[in-house]
Amino acid sequence: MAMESLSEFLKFLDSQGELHRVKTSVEAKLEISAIADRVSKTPAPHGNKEIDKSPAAKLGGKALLFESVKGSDIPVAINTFGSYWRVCQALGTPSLSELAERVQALVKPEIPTTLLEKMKKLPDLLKLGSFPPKTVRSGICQQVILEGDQADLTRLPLIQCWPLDGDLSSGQVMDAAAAQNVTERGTGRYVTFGGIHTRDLETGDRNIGMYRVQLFGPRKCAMHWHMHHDGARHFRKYRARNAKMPLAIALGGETVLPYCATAPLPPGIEELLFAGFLNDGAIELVQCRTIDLQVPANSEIVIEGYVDPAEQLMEGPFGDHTGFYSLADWYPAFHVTAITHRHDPIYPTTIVGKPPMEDYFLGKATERIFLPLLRTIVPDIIDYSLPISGVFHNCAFIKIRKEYPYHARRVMHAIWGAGQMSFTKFIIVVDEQVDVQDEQDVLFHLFANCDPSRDTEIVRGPVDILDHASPATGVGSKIGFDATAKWPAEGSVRTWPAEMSMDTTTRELVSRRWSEYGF
Ligand SMILES: Cc1cc2nc3c(=O)[nH]c(=O)nc-3n(C[C@H](O)[C@H](O)[C@H](O)COP(=O)(O)O)c2cc1C
Ligand SMILES: [Mn+2]
Repeated sequence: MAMESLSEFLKFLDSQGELHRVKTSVEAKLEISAIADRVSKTPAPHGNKEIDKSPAAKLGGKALLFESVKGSDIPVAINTFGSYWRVCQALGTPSLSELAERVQALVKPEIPTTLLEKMKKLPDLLKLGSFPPKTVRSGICQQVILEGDQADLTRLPLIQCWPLDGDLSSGQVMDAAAAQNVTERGTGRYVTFGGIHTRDLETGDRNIGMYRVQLFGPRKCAMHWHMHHDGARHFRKYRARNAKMPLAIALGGETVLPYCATAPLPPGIEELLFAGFLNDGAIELVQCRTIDLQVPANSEIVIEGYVDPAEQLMEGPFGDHTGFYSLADWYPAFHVTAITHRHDPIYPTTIVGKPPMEDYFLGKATERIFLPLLRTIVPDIIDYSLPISGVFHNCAFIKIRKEYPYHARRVMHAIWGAGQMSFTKFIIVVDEQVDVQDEQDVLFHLFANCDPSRDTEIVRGPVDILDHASPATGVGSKIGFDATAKWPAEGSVRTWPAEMSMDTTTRELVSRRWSEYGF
């Protein structure tokens, strides 16, 4: 079972030897980040049942709880989702593949043949629809209410992740002239693990996205949502009417929530519904105190406020999950109207940077859970992997069973049209016998099977906002490599050689006789 709150999750992790408490006093600026970075690159306590063949699959260290952070009374939790095992516990599943099977059952219900099978499937089929969020009158997240001047973000232990974060004089800026002239500079401190709650002005749809939030002052922040994400889409509607958009940042809550905030659900599919499905029970919501929004009742801390369409701030730079700084640029201002929290709250945060980091495991959860959903759009995909070196949007390995000439290219184009997968900069398509979870195996077939001028497909389109190599922000090119065995109809192709492997009889013979050889 997934758990109801962050505090409960930390207690559970502690009981399983998965939590390290740091009692000595630490700085919120850089020190926590440097420790978390180092820990996330060490082996994780529990093994995992995942199919990932990357050496990173075994890493992640322990979750960390910093009990004494300078400048704040609130402890900081980090790396709580930073291993396969911990992500699975948070999502209440023994393995991501088993969770993917539950999703598969939802999206493509196989026609049950017997009554017994029908009965067995029914509960799962009903679940996605049967756990919409539920409004409750009170919640732990409002045990303490700080409104107006009492609400002071500087008293929360917001961390600075990397040395140049928020430093406009570092040269890490989109437009040097604009950066020089800004009157209001942000700090290096960010909210990094919050669920950003907004509502669609027209449809009323609720959205939760995980977007970083830069601290500017006690009640002022900058909202870094990418233009392709739902928070930004909601905001554009408010801006068109020149209206202020209510927004709440919820920290903690049901353990499925942070993951759901990162999940690439299509616009209009509410994260809260998906969370109810993963949680096996409705997420309870309470009404905010100062804005017309609802937030998870079991949150540790909630920051309420509004985004002002009339005000932009120079947000960034920020050390990002690409391993590079994302450059400072204009983003909207968020004004805080209240901070509410439970008694003795814990502040959750994360850092991103060169993988593996905590977000690697969140991304891998998405890779597995969304395979059944991706298949509804591109049924040709047998399996896929987002390799660690591609930091998710940069690269995808795709496995197909080739059925006609240029099949691989059709799959590439389908992916370049599929939600957030459309940002994939490098796609490598391989045949069925290749293990897409094994980077070596994929690269071997890429290098061996491609004639670069014949087997590549280059297209132009929207790219990830964080891609720094593209000629303009969010606009660039993408390449697909057809690393499948080529067919005569696919251009100038000579007799394609068979890939070598030992015959089964001999392999079995050798296995049987292995000890006789004196090994
Ligand atoms: C740790 C972490 C930090 C993230 N930071 C941001 C961010 O600052 N801005 C952003 O637009 N997306 C960010 N993302 C990605 C979004 O959370 C993700 O794409 C999500 O699906 C967006 O949801 P939406 O489509 O409902 O907007 C982050 C993801 C993770 C795991
Ligand atoms: Mn969304």
